[in-house]
Amino acid sequence: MFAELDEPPLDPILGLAQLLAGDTSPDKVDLGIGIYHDDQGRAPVLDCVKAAERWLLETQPSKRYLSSSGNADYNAATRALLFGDGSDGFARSRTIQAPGGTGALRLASDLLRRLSPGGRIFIPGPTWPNHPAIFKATGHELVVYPYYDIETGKVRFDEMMATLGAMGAKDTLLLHGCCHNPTGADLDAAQWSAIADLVSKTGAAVMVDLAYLGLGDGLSEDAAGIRLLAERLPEFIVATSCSKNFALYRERVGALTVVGASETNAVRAHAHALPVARTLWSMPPDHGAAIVAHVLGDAELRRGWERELATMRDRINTMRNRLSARLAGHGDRDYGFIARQRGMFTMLGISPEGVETLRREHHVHLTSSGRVNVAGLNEGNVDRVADAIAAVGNA
Ligand code: PLP
Ligand code: TYF
Repeated sequence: MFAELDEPPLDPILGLAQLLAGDTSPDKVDLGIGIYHDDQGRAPVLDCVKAAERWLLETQPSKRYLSSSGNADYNAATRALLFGDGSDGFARSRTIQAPGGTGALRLASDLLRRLSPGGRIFIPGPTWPNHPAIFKATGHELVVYPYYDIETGKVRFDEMMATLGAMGAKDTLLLHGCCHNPTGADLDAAQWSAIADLVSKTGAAVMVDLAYLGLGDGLSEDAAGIRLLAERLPEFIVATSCSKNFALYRERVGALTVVGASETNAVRAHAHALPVARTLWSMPPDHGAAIVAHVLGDAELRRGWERELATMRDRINTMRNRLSARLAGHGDRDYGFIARQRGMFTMLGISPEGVETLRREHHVHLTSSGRVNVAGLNEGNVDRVADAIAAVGNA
């Protein structure tokens, strides 16, 4: 069974770790995988997380099984973050804890396959490479809708809407809630509204992937899209992740939230998702979600988290401005889009060969798609990186 196997392809993002490890230059810069680094180039555990871990170590009475739904406090806190405590969206939603945003997406994909067999999933071009992989693994047919114009750095909204006009009632539209990966180009309020109108007409389902809440403009600002959907649509689903906004990457903290036309409908949808989760992982890992529940439930730790999150967000946006301004001094291309976009990523429009040159000659590591993790930039490397990008881009 194993003897005839070929070497499988590397993951386009995770595979970069080997190239990075093989680069012996002391000046190497990691702008590949989406991990936030501070100004010293470190990816530390947040202070609020450390405090909650100490609390958990001292007070956890048991490690007996919880349930397939996970930590109830974490689930309620997730809904409150998404829609606001006591809001209508909060009342008519229910959450299942999942192993990371990836687990939440896989659960959603399995659930959609059961509830809407034969439906297609419309995904943005480009999107996070794991999206098509997850949805294909569950047997979905995919349609890529135009999303990003690499020349202008803007959303190709008219073309997007034209393609989405072909959605039927069994189809599902995947949207990024904020901080689009890999482009950094997000939808504005008018565009979210036009999409809500369109899906109301077509009857298609909506699935929002919200993996970067709080890392764009702020916690409630980044939830504006899903809050608009909650006002306008009877139902939709949201996959969330605490990998980035709590820096809990390896702890695998995520959730799937279902919004129904009524609380009863949400409870019913949640009940149908539970047996699906049982076939996937039975119960989600506890540690990370227990930490998040404690941080969000403790007024002082929560304030601390919001401060640490704001520090990450502000540093990313400062680096966007710095990179954009430094590149403006080189050549004809308008790099203003880098400063206008949000989240960790931007696409430079560099060819795979250019990316290779950046890596070999400048020790700057990006994905071969030309995606830059802006959160890997800092005061010590941003000018050098900008100059290297300009040299390669203008070659
Ligand atoms: N969705 C998007 C767009 C992402 O970039 C990521 C990656 O971090 C995820 C979902 C899932 O992340 P995780 O499974 O690590 O929580
Ligand atoms: O896009 C990124 O870099 C992050 C991390 O299979 C990631 O979302 C990348 C690839 C992958 C899992 C996580």
